[in-house]
Amino acid sequence: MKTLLKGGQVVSGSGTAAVDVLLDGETIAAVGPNLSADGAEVVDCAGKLLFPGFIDAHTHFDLEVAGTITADDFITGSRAALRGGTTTVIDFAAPDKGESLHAGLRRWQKKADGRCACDYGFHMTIDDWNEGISREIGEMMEEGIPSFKMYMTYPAMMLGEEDMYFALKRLKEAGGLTGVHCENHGIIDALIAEKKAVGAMNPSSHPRTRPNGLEAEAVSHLLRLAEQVDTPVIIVHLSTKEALEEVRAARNRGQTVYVETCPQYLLLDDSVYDNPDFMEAAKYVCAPPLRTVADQEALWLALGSGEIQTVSTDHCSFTTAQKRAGRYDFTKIPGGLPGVETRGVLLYTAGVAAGRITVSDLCRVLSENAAKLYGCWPRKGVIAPGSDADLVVYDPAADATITAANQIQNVDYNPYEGFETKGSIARVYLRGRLAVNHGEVLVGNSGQFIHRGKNCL
Ligand code: DUC
Ligand code: ZN
Repeated sequence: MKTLLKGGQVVSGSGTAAVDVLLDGETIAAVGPNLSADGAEVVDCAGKLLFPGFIDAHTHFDLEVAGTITADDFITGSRAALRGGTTTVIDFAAPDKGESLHAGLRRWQKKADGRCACDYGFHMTIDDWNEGISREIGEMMEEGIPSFKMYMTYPAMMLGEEDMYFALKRLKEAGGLTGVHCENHGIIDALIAEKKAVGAMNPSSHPRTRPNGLEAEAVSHLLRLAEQVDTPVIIVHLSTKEALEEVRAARNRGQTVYVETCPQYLLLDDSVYDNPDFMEAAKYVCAPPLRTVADQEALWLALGSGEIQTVSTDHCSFTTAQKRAGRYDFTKIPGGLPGVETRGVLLYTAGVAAGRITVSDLCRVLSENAAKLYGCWPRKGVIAPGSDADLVVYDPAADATITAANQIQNVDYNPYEGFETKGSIARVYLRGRLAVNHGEVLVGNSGQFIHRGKNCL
């Protein structure tokens, strides 16, 4: 089957070009001016922007958190992703402590295989360290899982100093890329104990027990560790201007540090936690918490300057009924926000249309850089001959409004309710097939596991 996308602006990380794109089967056959092809379906893309399919490298589908399971599994989450222009998700496989990486991987394969509408891969969580896991790192790389995650908080998943040091050394040797959740666990616990002691248990205590400085401290701590090991790392969901300063300091020392942030840290702020209506505040509980407007501005500047490489969602959705578990104790509110369906339109609107970043910046942070970092470039992340025919046709003139009522992610609220978007996603192609047409998802669970290689950013 051939499709010829005519008359659009093709966006890459280095510019835009008024060229046509020919899709043939699952791949892109040609990109150039005035293309024609016998028998191809011709789609008029005049006035539209053509992006490589977006990659969301930070989702949590079908994950157990705080005694409950995320509202979105791979079926609902991946459909929502596609609808939002995301043609590949990379989710976090999470073995239990004491379990082998292979056992964790098998569980995640069972959750995802044959149940995913878009293409997918896994990062592997390292929440324990022993000889067996050290051996398995190489095996994971061979399985097409070259990226790993470590936590500096959450007792069920965090690693101690020594284990983290040896894990980073082993990951460096294997050529894996390590993402780290940076928060200072000990002091967060101390601040929570202080809030408990005075009975301050509503959601307004959530951001106050996870202040900016503690993210910066953890980032600094990790980066000194990475310096000792002499290995690159990626800071996931970086949320504060102070943590950004620590990244700059490490880069000035000569270290390679990559940074991911998320739409919620760019568009939402911590004033929501002071809403006296419990649910209106609880909806926004996530870790790290939402920050200040000054933090948002620092993150936008860093996106524009290229200091932040990717924007993924940390999609970890819970319904309001699930959030209610923390009615009398904010620490029991399951943490996480839905976002996989709205990342593209939010970033286009608040970034490109607002003049903060260019369309090429957008292409890099939503697609190209993730493809390079996570080892699926140039199969993904670029509109070029030979690449998978994953494309987003964006209509900058089709303004819309985000509401829970018209979303398909499996959750009964939207953190951006009422947000007016500049433009919207007209079409999404997944490996050559029209997967979404004006919001209607047309494919079933046709996503494929993507075997990835090493970071080439
Ligand atoms: N933060 C969240 O809010 N939810 C899931 C995991 C995480 O790091
Ligand atoms: Zn996460």
